Amino acid sequence: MTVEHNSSTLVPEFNSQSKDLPRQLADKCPAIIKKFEQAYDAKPDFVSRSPGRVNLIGEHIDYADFSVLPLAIDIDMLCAVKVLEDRNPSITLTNADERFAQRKFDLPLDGSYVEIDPSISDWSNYFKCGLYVAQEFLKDIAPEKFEKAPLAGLQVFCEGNVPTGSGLSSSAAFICAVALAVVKANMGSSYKMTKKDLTRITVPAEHLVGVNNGGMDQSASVCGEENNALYVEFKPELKATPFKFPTLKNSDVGFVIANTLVVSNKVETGPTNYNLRVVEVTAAANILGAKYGVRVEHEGSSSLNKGNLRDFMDAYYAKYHNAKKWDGDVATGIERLTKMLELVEETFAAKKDGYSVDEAAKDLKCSREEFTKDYLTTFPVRFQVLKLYQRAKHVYAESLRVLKALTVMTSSKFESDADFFQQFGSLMNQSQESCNKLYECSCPEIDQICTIALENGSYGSRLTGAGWGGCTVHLVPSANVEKVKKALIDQYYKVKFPEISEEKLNEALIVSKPVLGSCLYQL
Ligand code: NG1
Ligand code: MG
Repeated sequence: MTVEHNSSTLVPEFNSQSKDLPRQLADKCPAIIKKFEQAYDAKPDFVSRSPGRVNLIGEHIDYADFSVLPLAIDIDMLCAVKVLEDRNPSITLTNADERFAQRKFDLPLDGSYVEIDPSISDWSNYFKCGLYVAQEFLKDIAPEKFEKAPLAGLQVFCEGNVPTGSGLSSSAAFICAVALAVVKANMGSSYKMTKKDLTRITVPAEHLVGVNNGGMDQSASVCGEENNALYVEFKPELKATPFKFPTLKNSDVGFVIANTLVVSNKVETGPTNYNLRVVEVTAAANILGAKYGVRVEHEGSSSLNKGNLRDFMDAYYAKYHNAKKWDGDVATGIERLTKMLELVEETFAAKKDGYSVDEAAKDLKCSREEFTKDYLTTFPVRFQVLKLYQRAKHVYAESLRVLKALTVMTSSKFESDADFFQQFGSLMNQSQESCNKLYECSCPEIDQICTIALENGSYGSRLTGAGWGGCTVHLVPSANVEKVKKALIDQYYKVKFPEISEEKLNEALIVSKPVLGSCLYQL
C-alpha cells in the first residue's frame, strides 16, 4: 500500500488560482462555463465534477459487501451551477448532449422531496436521485434549515463524456456530481463535504430508479486518486485505499478499455439481469444460513433487508469457529472464502439446474407468499429458475480472486515483467470465465473482444461493470497497447460497424491513467 486511505478527507475544491488545479478542470471548465452563459445568460457560481470508473477485478460482488479493485478514469460528468434566490424555487437542467432535452421542475416549498417516477426512463431521473440523497443529507446536518423549507433553486448545465449503459458508471459519475453540487449550492462555503459522506449518501441513490446496486461505482468516482487504483472495502466500514501499480523493469502497466458498443440499460433489463442476480445471491446466502443453522443478518440498511453472502460467512464463522467477523485481513479472507466454496458445493451442487420459487421457499423454511414478498417484490424480477449454485460460486470465487489480485498488485517481487502480467492477467481471465459461465453476464461481443485482445498482446481480458454489453478491460504492457488497439479496430469495430467514424472509435477505445475523483471548481 503506498498511500493512506483517504475516505474521510474532504472533497477537494479548486479555483483558477489553485497551483494544483487538476487537468480535468483546467481543460473543461472554461468550455462548460461558456456553454452555461449561452444557455442561461448568466455566470455559474461553481462547477462540480465526478469521473467514470473501470473495475479491474471483482465483478458483481460489491452488493455482497466483498471488496473490489476499481480506478477512476479520465472521462467524467461536469455540472456548472448557479444558485438562484427565488421564493418559488425550481431547478432547470440543460445538457450539452442534444439527446437529453431541457427539463424544469419545482422544489416543494414544505421541504419534501421531488418525486421520482422510476417507470419512465428520463435523464432528469438521475439528477433527481442525486438531489434526493443530498436533501436527505442536508436535513441530517442542518435540520433547522432544511426540515421544513425548500432547497435553493438552481440553473444547471451538464456535460459529460462517460458513455451511458457501458459499465463505466455514467450514472454514478452523474449522481455523485449532482449530490456534491446540491450540498455545495445549499451550504455555500460554510461546509466542506468529506469523501466518505459523499460516497455513503450516493451509494443507495440509484435504488430510487429501481437499480439494486452495490457501492463500487460511487466509491471509485468519489475517492479516485491520480495514478492510483483503489482497493475498496465495504465492511467493517466503507474504505477506499489507493495503491500504485507495481514498478516493472522494462514496461509500464497499462489498461485498455474497449467498449462493445452494445448498450445495456440496467433500468430496463434489471428484472432479468442485474436485479435478478442480486435476488439470486441473497436467496443463496439465506438458504446457506437455513442449512447450517445460522442467522444471516445484515447490519445497517440493505436493499432487500436480508443478509448477503458475506453476512453468511461471518455468521458461519461465529457459530462454528467462535470467530469474529472478517475484518479484511487477506490471509483470513482467503481461508474463509475457500471454506465458503466448499459449503456452496455441499449445499447447491445437487441442484445445478436451478431452483423454482417453491424449492427456494422450502429450503428457506418459508411459504411461497413470504418468499415472493421478501425477495421478488421490492425490485421486480422475471426468471424461469434461480441459479443459486452458479451465482454463489461466482461471488465467493471472485472475491477470492480480488484478494489474490491485491496481493499481486502490492507485491514487488516478480521474476520478470512477464511474471507480473501473467499472474494478474490470469486472475482477470478467470474472472471473465466465471462471469461468462457462472454469472451469465457476458455476451458474444464481450467474448469476441476478449479473444482478439488476448491474441494480440493482452495478458488479461474481461468485462467490466455489470456486463451484458458495455465495456471490457485488458491488461496490456505499454509496448503492446497500439497492437491491441489496432487488432480490435480491424477485427471487431470495422467488421461489426463498417461505417464507424474516427470520433466514435476514439470514444470506444480508452487508455487512461487513474485520475482524481469528485471535486469542485469555484468561480
Ligand atoms: P455499472 O454497470 O458500471 O453501472 C454495476 C453496479 C455496481 C456493480 C457492477 C458489477 C450500478 C449503479 N452499479 O456497475 O455496483 O455491482 O455493476 O460489478 O448499477
Ligand atoms: Mg450504472
